[in-house]
Formats: sequence, C-alpha cells, structure tokens
Amino acid sequence: MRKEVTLITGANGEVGHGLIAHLGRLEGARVVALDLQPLDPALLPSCYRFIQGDILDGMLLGRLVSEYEIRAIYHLASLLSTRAEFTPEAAHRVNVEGTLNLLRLGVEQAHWQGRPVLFLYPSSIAAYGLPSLAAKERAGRAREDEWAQPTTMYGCNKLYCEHLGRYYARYYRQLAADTSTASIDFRCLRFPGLISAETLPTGGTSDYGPEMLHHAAQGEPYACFVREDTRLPFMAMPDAVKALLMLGAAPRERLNRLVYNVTSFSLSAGEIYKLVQRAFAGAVVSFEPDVKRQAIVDSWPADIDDSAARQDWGWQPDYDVERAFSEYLVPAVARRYGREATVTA
Ligand code: AKB
Repeated sequence: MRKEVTLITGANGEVGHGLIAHLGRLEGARVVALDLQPLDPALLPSCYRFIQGDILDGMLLGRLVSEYEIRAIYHLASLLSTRAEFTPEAAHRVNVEGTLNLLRLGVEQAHWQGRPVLFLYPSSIAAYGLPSLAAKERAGRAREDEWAQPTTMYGCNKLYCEHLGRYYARYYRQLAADTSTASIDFRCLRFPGLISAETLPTGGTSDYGPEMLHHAAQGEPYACFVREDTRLPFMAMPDAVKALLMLGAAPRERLNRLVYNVTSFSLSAGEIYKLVQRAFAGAVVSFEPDVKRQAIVDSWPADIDDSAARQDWGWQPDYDVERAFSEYLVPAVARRYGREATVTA
C-alpha cells in the first residue's frame, strides 16, 4: 500500500523551515520534503523522507506519484523577485512550469484517490503593480482584486499561477466527456514581506527588512537599498506558517475565494531601523536607495486588506509589530548570533 503523505516543495526555504518544524511535531504527519539543495540537517528528524531534486524533473515527480498517496501539497519552491529579474526565463520555468508540474501531479493524485487533494500555494504582494508612488500613497490597503498589474517576472508568475490554480481546481479538461472525477482543492495566500529569525531570505526585494535585523545582530553595518520612507506590509514567520495551516484546515464551504490576502503590520524602512536600533544599540543602517529595486518596492502596496481572510476563516495574526520584535525576532536573532539584545515589551 502507498503511504499517505504531505508533500512540501522548496523545503529548505524560509517558509519550508517553519512549516516542516511544525508539521513534524504533529502525530501521524508524514512529510515528504523536496528541495534542490541538501536539506538543513535540523529538519531531517521532522521529515518522513527527504528527496533532493528539481520540480522540473518529470521523472522524479512521476516516481513520487507511484510511491506515495499525496494528500496535501505545499508548493513553496520559487525564485524570488530580485533574483528572477536577473534570469527572467529561468524564473518563469521554475515559478510557472514548476507550479504547472505540481498542479498536474495534484490532479493526477486526486483522480487516483477519488477525492480532492489539498494544494496550498503561497503568492505574494508582488502580484500587485501600482503604477506610481502617488498611486501607492492613494491606494491605502489593497484588496485582492485591485492593481493586478505586476512589474516583475516573479509577480507575473505568482499572479498567473493563482489563475492556473483556479483553472486546475475548477476547469481542468472541461470539455472531456467525464468531468466527474475529483480535482485539487486549491487554496492560495498572498503574503506580505516575511521576516524570519531562523533563516535569511535570498533573492527577494522585501529582504531589506530582515537583512537590517540580521546585520545588526551580527554587529555589521547595513546599506539599505530603499528610501527611509518606503513602506511595505510585513509578517513574522510563525504567523505565515499559522496562516498556511489555518487556510488548509478551513472547511471548504466557508471559503468564498481561492486567493486571500493576509498581513500583520505595515512599516516604513525607517521604522524598522528604529526597532532594530532599540534592540541592538549601535546598529548602523545607511539609506542608499538602488533606483531599480526601489521602483519594484514602490509598485507594491504599503498595506493590504485581509478582511476576507478574517471573515471567511477567522484569520488573525498572533504577532503585531511589538510582539513580533520583542517576543520572536529580537530574542531569536540574538540567540542565533550569540548577541546581547535589549527586549522592550
Ligand atoms: C520578494 O521580495 O520577492 C518576496 C516577496 C515579497 O514575495 N519576499
């Protein structure tokens, strides 16, 4: 008999770390983790199996289907916004073709099992594209269906994959004679910039937030690549994991949409610096905007409206800005680098 498992792609990434650590603690959760790189050894005890490989490798995905009964897929693998601009076509392959492979795998599994397979997909504020800074200032908290004109390859990929998820969940092979077979239960979150104490982000454009903190904790100066007044929504990693788990567990009939915004707090780069300085006396940050990366951040909303998630499945972050810094980020980052920090409640 094939074993029932939960598949997590991009297992080594920021969200993968938090998610695997959590699922590994749950009784009976068999996590099959997939990543291009060897898995962080700290995560191995939480996994049923780790496979080092590529989501573009059809043979590998085929073997997974034959070996496991996949009940849920958390498809986290992607190339983030800054890195994707250096290799847009490669990013498209990973972010879109990779997602297409996983969606097809999910549908195939659902057919075999005769029941829906849960498919959790993290999208991003990068799916938005505000035409100007003035529009960003006027826009306020963006709702899911507004400003959907992303300017980055990553943002285009995320937005398109939101649509692909809807297609595979509801319309896949809609002209086939037999349309009665089960499909995927696609659920998507649009995340703000995520800040983790355990891992450093790689290749994103909202990375200046976490980078400021990790540099300060190591006693290193940081040159911030956006202006001090640049504002984005952010979320502490435990809340990102909580949001994925809550959306995954929500009764299907409560969900009025496939794509939900979730957020915790909105901060300017200058405000992040103040919080970092409060924790690590002597932290040095200079603001040296990179015009091109600045333009990307200026096209993302200063805040997002997550009232649909709050209403449909009871979303609420555990960490507001104070708690995120004083109870999670600062103590954990200080521990990580063996530093003293001032924790202000
Ligand atoms: C990035 O900066 O690319 C990501 C994101 C906002 O999705 N952190």
